[in-house]
Amino acid sequence: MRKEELNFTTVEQMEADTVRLCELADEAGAETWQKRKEQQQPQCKFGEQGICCRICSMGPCRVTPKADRGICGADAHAIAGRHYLRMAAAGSASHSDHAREMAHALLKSNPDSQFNIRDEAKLMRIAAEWGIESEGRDLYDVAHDVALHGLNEFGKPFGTLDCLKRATDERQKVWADQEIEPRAIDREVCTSLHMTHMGNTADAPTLVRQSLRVGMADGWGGSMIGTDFSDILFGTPTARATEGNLGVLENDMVNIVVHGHDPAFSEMMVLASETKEMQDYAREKGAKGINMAGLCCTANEVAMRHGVRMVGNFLQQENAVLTGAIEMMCVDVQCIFPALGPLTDCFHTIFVTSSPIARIPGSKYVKFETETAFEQAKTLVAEAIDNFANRDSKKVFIPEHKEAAAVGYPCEQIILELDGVTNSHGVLTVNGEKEERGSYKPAIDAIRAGVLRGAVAMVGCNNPKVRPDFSHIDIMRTLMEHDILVVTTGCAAQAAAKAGLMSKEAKELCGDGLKRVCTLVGIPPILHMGACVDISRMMLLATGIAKDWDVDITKIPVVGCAPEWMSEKAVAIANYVVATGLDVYLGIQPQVHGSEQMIQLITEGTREISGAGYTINTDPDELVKAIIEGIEAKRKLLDI
Ligand code: NFS
Ligand code: SF4
Repeated sequence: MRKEELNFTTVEQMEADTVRLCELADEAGAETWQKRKEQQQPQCKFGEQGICCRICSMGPCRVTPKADRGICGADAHAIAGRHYLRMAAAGSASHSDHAREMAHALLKSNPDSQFNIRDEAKLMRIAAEWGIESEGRDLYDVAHDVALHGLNEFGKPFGTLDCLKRATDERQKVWADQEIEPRAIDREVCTSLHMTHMGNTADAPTLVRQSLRVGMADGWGGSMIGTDFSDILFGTPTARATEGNLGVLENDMVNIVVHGHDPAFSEMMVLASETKEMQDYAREKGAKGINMAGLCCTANEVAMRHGVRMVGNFLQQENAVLTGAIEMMCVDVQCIFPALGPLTDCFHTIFVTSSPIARIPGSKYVKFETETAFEQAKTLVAEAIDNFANRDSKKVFIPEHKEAAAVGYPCEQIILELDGVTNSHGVLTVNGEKEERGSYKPAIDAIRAGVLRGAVAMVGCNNPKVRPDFSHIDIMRTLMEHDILVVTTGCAAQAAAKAGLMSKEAKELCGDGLKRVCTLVGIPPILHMGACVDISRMMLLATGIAKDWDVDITKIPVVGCAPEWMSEKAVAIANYVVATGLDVYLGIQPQVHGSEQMIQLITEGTREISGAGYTINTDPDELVKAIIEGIEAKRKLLDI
């Protein structure tokens, strides 16, 4: 296929669908984020700049031209710095608490339930890494010990996190020297809250240093454990085909959407919907079958493990309901709009919350328990099927747009794909020498030869401060043209899927080098690595490249980019990516720019600690230009 023949969905087409859905919202008497955003204007400047403090009840205190300190004497730098650290701590807490749920599920795993061991090799690898005896022992005894060891990482009174040992020696030394090695996960979160309590740390550099540390407790702690345990329980993802965008909803099927982050609940929903019993029941009720679809990071989890199609990302959650075609929306935790309560009231959609962590008015609450999960899921699926009869066809509008996507590229899959390829004299050839197998060397050789210029980890959310998905897609397309490979997670991944960039045909949009790599290796130019907790996979990918290349991680031409980020989790992530030694390019201003010192610290100051920092630019064209320049500068330093 030639480039001109590709007919991928454009952002403008996606926006036209949104406009139509918003009109339907008006007709249905429903409210959307677009309306609420309008009502919020103008947004508070003090909050935006991070210089309003309400940490104690002497406040709120705001920094103004006539008052440069709060009542206690905290200045703009202390106030903005404390907020920033609190955001990082909340983000780290969220990912890590999700991981804790996974650990508890692993602790309850047994061969006769749906929570059994699906990746024994990974379990054994981690058992060996953590010094847990497995020889001659029952698989589930080992699994339970691994779960307990993981749980201990949250609260151990002494030492630092075990996963740090996966990093390069150079990184481990930097972290130790700079005193940013995270101790127990919960301790870093707790210490961050303590440090930011009234009357504690007022020194911005110290607050930024702790932000790196609490971020590390996420990336090299909670998220890493969460990802590993999910793989053990539900299988390490493998490459598979799926589709993305609202067009994956079906007119003649029971549409059930799973939304959130914790894969335990959504896995059970998917497995329940696949049973013959439920399929038969759906047909009995006049539907052609059950169509499971995912939203946000839950979508990534079930797409990578089951090929479940992705209905959209963060700012599309209301659009999905507005199609009028969803029988049930089941959510677990994080990134769920409370607006879904009143919104689903305007339609026949049943809105189900499942976690005590995310109770939302207007939802039906079904407390999800590991022991009864599968039965609970079956009951919910049956209820969704019963609700099919209540769909009002006059209210249904399913936009037609959807695109094919190849998903499921964790590190293991990337290595597998590379195993068939090696590089001789700067040219990628198929079926390489034996010693190249099981490493990133073919990719490194391609980077050294300049066939690939480098790689970018594209991550993060949507944010109404910019055109939803535009920055993601615009930046990814430019990177592809410049022979820069993209790995992606979270809502950035769904943006790529919706725009067709995750399809294998998208290689036609790439520069010659990247196109050749995609053709030879048989991969799309945008590699889907999973949900946001799976950015821990990206840290291991970058570590693997640095190890196989034998250069410091700060030197490899690999960077991170979050052009539309919004959540506190993103702040935790950005901090651990920087702590890991990778530069991060942000398309949304962190809420600290009321303090020049804070801006200096996060863009430049951290470079003295970890060798990396932020570049912030809200213009996507300028941001991608900076990324390419950053990658080329790293290449120059390596003399390649
Ligand atoms: Ni990440 Fe996933 Fe999306 Fe942002 Fe929310 S779904 S954990 S936080 S909005 S990428
Ligand atoms: Fe005001 Fe200080 Fe209290 Fe913050 S901690 S609200 S600046 S008095």
